[in-house]
Amino acid sequence: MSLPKAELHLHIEGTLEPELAFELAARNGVELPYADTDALRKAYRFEDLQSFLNLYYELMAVLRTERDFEDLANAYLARAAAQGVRHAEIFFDPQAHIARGVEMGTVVEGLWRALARSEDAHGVSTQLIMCFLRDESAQSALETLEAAKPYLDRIVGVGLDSAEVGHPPVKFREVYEAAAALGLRRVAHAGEEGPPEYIVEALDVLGVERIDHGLRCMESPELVARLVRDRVPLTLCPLSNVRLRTVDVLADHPLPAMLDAGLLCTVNSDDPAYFGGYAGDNFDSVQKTLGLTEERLRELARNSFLASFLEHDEGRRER
Ligand code: ES4
Ligand code: ZN
Repeated sequence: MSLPKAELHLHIEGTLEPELAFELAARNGVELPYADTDALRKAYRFEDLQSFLNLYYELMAVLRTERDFEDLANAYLARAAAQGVRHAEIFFDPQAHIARGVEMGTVVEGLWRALARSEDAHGVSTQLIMCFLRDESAQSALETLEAAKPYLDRIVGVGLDSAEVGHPPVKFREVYEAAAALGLRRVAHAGEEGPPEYIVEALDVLGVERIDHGLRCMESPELVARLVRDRVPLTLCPLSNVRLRTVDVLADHPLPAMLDAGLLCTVNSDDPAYFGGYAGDNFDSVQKTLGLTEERLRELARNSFLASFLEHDEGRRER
């Protein structure tokens, strides 16, 4: 699917394909506990979010140098461009790297080497969103924001990801207040595995502009009405939901009902190397399996620019 679109929910570490993982492992002398790429791919059977996160964090061991992060981002941008992505707002998880002795500067500068030439090389404009790991402490998030201060000209906003249940948004009130004071945009994962109350809290306590996933809003008609009224964008990831068993099968995905309800939905890839497809593949899958009309698909593509952090004029030009 090459409909021009913006990708708003994409973890750069989740774009690490098995082939690149082995290449980087060899380059860095890191031993992976898998014989080859086939053996690794066979491990991509997930029960839930946590079982995926375990592998996601394990494979990051191969990312060590600026060049590794540059190669990772370049590979993603080339694939995204081939699927019609014109703008990408890219999450990264600095705490997962700092914990392994890889500094914030290595991560940001490495990614930046690829992002700085992305418009010329791939025709994709980019922005970086730094995520806090919600299963780490609030103090650790504050320290991460502090460590990012020399790089804030390269970071458009902050997000919240990793294991959701038991780690409500309110835990990160202080760091989101600090981020807002620094002029950073705010988003958060909420309502992926966690309850609708986490979505409400992300809006009311963290002041987020978009909800990442937000699927479980459908359990609360009152919340749906609020999200519709306030035009709060939801960054849905249909193939991710199937692989992480948030929905049983793609045919059961609530996307059509969400669009019918008037929610501002976007379709994104989350961790495409792990979940079976990039942005265009997600569009293709929902078109085929959910029978979305051409008009609905165009609405989704238009929403992706509307919900982006691009200046509005730019968004309009993209449409
Ligand atoms: C993630 Cl699918 C998903 N959910 C929460 N945190 C994440 N980090 C990377 N992928
Ligand atoms: Zn995500």
